Formats: sequence, C-alpha cells, structure tokens
Amino acid sequence: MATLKHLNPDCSTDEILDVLDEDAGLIIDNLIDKDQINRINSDLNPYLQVDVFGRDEFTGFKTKRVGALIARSEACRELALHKKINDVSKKYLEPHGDGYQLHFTSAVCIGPGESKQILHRDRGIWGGYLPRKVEPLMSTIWAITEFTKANGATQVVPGSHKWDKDRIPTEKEIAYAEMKPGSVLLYTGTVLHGGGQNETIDESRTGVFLHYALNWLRQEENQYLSCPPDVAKDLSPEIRSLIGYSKGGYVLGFYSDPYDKTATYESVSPENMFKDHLNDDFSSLPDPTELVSKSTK
Ligand SMILES: O=C(O)CCC(=O)C(=O)O
Ligand SMILES: [Fe+2]
Repeated sequence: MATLKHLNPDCSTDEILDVLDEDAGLIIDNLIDKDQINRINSDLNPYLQVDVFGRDEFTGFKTKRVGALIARSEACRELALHKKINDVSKKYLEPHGDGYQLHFTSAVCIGPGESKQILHRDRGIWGGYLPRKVEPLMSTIWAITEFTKANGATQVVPGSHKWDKDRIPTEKEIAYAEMKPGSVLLYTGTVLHGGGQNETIDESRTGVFLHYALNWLRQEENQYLSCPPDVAKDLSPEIRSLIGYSKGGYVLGFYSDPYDKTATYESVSPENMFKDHLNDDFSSLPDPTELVSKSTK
C-alpha cells in the first residue's frame, strides 16, 4: 500500500516543499495541541450537532459539512493564520501569482456507514480551463478526531499530480491519511484524493479543511458572504486580508463605497472599509507597468 510521508512539527518550509513537489501530499504530526483542539470542538459542536448531510454521492449522504468557519470560530481563525502553513502556501503558490487567499473553510464529519468518495483533483472546481502548469491550491485538513483507514481517513494518491489526467490508480497506489488529532494533511490542487469509507458502527471522522488558492482565482467558498463586512470589522486585519478584504496586485479586488458621495473611497483597497480615514499604500503594490508587460506573457 502507498504511504504518505510524516514530518515533525519543527520541519522547515523547504522540507515541506520538497515533499509537496515529489508526492503532492504529506502529514505534519502534532502541529497543534489538545487545548486548541478543544477550542475548535467547542466552537464547532453547535453546528456539527445539526443534521447537515450532503445531498449527493460526492458530498456524502452520511457526511456533515459546516462552512463559514472564519466568521464562526476564533480557534479556526487562528488555524487559518498558522505561520508554518502560510509560509508553505506563500512559497508553493508564489510561482503562479502575486499572492494567495483563503478560499475554502469547512468542517467535514464523515459518519458511520459512509461510502468512499470518488477520487478527484480539487482544481476541477475551476473547470478544465486552468493549464496544468499552473498550481492553484495548497490545502490543509486538520485532524480534529483521529483519522483511521476504518473511519474514513482521506485517500491520497502520492505522486498523481504528475500523472496523465486519465490514469486510474490501483488499490496499492492509494495511501490513507491516518493521523492523530492535532496533525494536519497538506495536499495540492492537482493530487488525486477523496474522502475515505467509514466502515465503523459508531465513529465519526472530523477534519477542519482550510484551502489556500492563488489570489487571482474565484474562491470556492465566497468569503465576502460567509464572513460579511459587519462580522469582518471585528476581526484582525491579518485574517481580513487573508480572506480577501485586500487587493491582490495593482488593481485586483478594489472597491468603491456606494454610499460615499465625497469620492473619498473611490477605487480603493477593501481594507479602507474598516478604517475611518483613507489609507491606500500604493508603495507596497506591484508596479503598474507590470499590467502592460504581464498582459503579453
Ligand atoms: O473528506 C475528505 O477526506 C476529503 C473530501 C474532499 O476531498 C472533497 O470533498 O473535495
Ligand atoms: Fe477534494
């Protein structure tokens, strides 16, 4: 059976990037402690207790999915900003864009009796339009419960990011992301993976999914609606920027305040929405001449 490499929590960004290049999936063991897991559980339990099962084979009739984790959970906001994960996302996605954003948040709880999910590449959410040379995603699944092969640990096919798109893995080529609570699976948008079958009678498998994408792509979970301005205003500038209340590049994602008749907030960065004076720091933005040079790339 194929296996995923396990790294220690003190591993370097470069070590992680090397394994991502080779396998496109890996586990970092024990990256968060019991206290953080308890806080995630108490934030999410009220939502996970409700029956919010999937509505088709892919989302799973015995699988619960809860989103809007940035608005709903302080502990998940901390996870989303985890330094090691952000360092990896930044470096991994750097060759393909000016920056990255949080693109998807979900607590996924695979219940007893769930069947295995079809293997897929998450980049498929953008259709077949992205050329294969563009890597759009660096994704995480944080184990909140233990992940075992029996209770639905994620299936991952190491190395399948280099495969022809129609190649189908044999059983032996599929690894299972078995890990203890507090460990995290990192995987890219191009690796074949899918939820595992839960053949237990009474065990649920819960993971917190936080996916990071290039900032020039549309987010899978619309963060501006899942964490609207009246919630975002009370969050930190870092998390607001990560979910998209910031500009990606010279003009990408600017806004104009529809209620402002003074034209103070005309074509400015969304960060200004949460300030009482205009602050558009153009010196930190890419050179506008790149708009011309890059348009012919
Ligand atoms: O639940 C899992 O382990 C994986 C789910 C997944 O890959 C998906 O829904 O896209
Ligand atoms: Fe997936």
